Amino acid sequence: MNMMLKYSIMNEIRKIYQTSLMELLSQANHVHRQHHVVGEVQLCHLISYKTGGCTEDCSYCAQSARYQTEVAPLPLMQKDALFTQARAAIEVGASRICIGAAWRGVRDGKAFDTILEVVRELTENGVEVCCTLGMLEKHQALQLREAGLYAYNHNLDTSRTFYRSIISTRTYDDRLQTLKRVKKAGISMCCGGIIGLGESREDRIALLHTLSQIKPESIPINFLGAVEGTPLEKQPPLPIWEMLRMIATARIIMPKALIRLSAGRIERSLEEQALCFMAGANSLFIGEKLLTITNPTFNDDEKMFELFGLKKRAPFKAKREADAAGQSPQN
Ligand code: SAM
Ligand code: DTB
Ligand code: SF4
Repeated sequence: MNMMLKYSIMNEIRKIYQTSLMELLSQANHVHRQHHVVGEVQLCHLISYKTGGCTEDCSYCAQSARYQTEVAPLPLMQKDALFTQARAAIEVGASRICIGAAWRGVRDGKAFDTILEVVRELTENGVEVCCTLGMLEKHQALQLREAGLYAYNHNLDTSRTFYRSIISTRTYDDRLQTLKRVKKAGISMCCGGIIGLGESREDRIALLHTLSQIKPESIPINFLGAVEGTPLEKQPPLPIWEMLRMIATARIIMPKALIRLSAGRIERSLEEQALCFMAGANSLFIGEKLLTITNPTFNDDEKMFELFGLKKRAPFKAKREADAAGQSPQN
C-alpha cells in the first residue's frame, strides 16, 4: 500500500478513536442503526476439540505447553460429545458453533478428517460453523469450504510491531497468509484481537487499521484473560473506556461487520456490557466456558437478553441478504 495513503487512513482512524467519548459512542450508535437491526445479537458457542499442549508460545494463552497453567492437555474430543454440546447450544439460540483446537496449524490426517465430518453434519443441520485451528494450507482451506464451513477465526491479536513481543513462534505475515487463504477459499473471515496485553493506544489503532484493510466479516474483541502461569498473568486490566473506543471505532470504520464481545465478559458488569452493545457490539459467546476460561452462564445471559431486550440473530442472515442483493456476504 502507498505509504502516504496508509498514513492518511491511520490518521483518520486515530482521529475517530480519540473523539470525545460521548460523541464517539453517539456516532457509532448512529452507524450501527443504519446497518443493523437494533438489539439483534448473534449467539456463538465455542467447543474445544483439542485442549492444551500447544507448541506455540503466545504469552496470553492457557493452552501453551510452555507455561505452567491449570490447563492439562486433554485427548481429542469424541464426535458424540461434540454434537451433544453443539445441540444444547443450538437449542438455546446459538446460530454459530465455533470449533477450536490448540494447534499451531492443521495437519492432514484423522483429527482433521473428523473436523471435516463434523463441519458437514452441523452445517446440514442449519447452523453456521466456524473453526479456529491455527494456520491453514491452501488445500485445507478448500477442504473446509467444501465441507460447508461458513467462517474461519484467525486473530491478528495486536499491531504488527507489538505482535513480536507477544508471540515468537510465528509471524504477523504467517497470520495474514492464512487469512488470505481463507478469503480465497470463499470462507467468511473472522479476525480480531485482544486488548490489555500491554500494548499502546497506537498499537490498538494500528490493529484497527489492518483490520479495515482485510475487512473481516466478523471481529472478535477480547479483553485479555490474565491466566496464572502465563507471562501475562500480572497484566492489569484496561479500563472499559478503551474497549468502548475499540468497539465504536471498529463499528464506524467497518459498518457491516459483526463485532463480537469475546473473552473478558465475565469480569464486566451488566452496565458495562450495555455500553458495549450501544457502541456497536452485536455478537457474543454463550456458555460458561470459552475454550478454557470462564464466561457468564447461559442463565445469567438470558436475564441480560431479557433486561436489554436483545433479539437472537438467525443463522446465515448475512448470506441470505447478500444472495438477495447478488453479492458476496463479505463486506
Ligand atoms: N490455536 C489457534 C490459534 O491460535 O489461532 C486457535 C485457538 S486460539 C485460543 C484463538 C484466539 O483466542 C487467539 O488468537 C486469541 O486472540 C484468543 N485468546 C486466547 N487466549 C486468550 C486469553 N487468555 N485472553 C483473551 N483472548 C485469548
Ligand atoms: C476469539 O477471538 N475469542 C475466542 C475465539 N476467538 C476462539 C476465544 C477466547 C478465549 C480463549 C481463551 C480460553 O478460553 O482459553
Ligand atoms: Fe496455541 Fe492458539 Fe494458544 Fe497460541 S493461542 S498457544 S496457537 S492455542
